[in-house]
Amino acid sequence: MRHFTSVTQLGNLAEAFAKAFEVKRNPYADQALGRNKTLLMIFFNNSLRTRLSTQKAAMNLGMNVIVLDVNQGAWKLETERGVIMDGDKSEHLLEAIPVMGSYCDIIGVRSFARFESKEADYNEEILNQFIKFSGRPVFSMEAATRHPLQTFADMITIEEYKKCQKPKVVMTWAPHPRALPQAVPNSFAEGLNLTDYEFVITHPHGYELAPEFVGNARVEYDQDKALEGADFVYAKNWAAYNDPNYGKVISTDRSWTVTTAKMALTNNAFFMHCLPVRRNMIVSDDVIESPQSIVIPEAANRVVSAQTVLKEILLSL
Ligand code: AN0
Ligand code: CP
Repeated sequence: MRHFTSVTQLGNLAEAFAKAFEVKRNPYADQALGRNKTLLMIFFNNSLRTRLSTQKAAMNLGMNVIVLDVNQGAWKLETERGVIMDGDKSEHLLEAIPVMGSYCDIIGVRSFARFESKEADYNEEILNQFIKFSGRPVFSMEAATRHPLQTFADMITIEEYKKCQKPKVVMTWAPHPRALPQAVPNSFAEGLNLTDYEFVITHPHGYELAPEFVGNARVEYDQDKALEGADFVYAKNWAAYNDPNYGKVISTDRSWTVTTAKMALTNNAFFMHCLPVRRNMIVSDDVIESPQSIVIPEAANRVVSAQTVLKEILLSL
């Protein structure tokens, strides 16, 4: 594996899970692999889990880690070519990227959708410039359209908790006051489409995701109906994808909040969320605190997904 930007690059899924469970069982087995190798993590957006879990994964592999928060302490970066740089941006990404590449062996990038242009977001303009100009393997720590390390951790978690071969997994939209990217739901749908689980997506009208991510999922507009018999409930908010509402909040309908009454419709489902989560918008206190909530082990598996992917990249250097 050179670059990692989508769960579709994991290859054979059973083998990827086996590698992940081996990493989880024996996290320090590959301490020598990362010796004298440097990971550079670049954040254009905030992070708690990705920052800490990816750093821990790299440390488990014996790597050195450098973290840069672009918006705190670095020069303001211009990202468009052809701009006369007479404003507040002191440096262009086209110089910054190869310079950053010269200081490390592997680069992780977090760069969310900006919601200024659907085309720019869905062409992954920032992530792809890192791939093109850094000269290094690049992996996504959530880019504009996908969050593959999250999805891989989610899938590992479902593998661990599922009680039948083909569980019913329901991804439900839930309300949120601010516009959030589609990266997490896109990526989760992309991952679930690689499995033979029953996969249902439920959301209000107007919140349809891009068809290439929905794939073979069943889309059900009635949340209660979707939740019937679910083994896993995966809650997430996202902003509208379809024009003319791209990047907009078109509903904050709190009847979509995942409550105990909603969970009662399921097959005693496990509750999942990638975090950070807004309580009593996305999910009620009692659901997220219930024994069926697996958000903490899900977050803990972020070390496992990151370490499994970093190991593959190190092996390919
Ligand atoms: C981000 C999102 O929804 O994509 C990150 C989630 C991992 N969430 C927020 O910005 C609150
Ligand atoms: N789930 C996740 O990626 O969290 P952070 O935004 O805190 O990294």
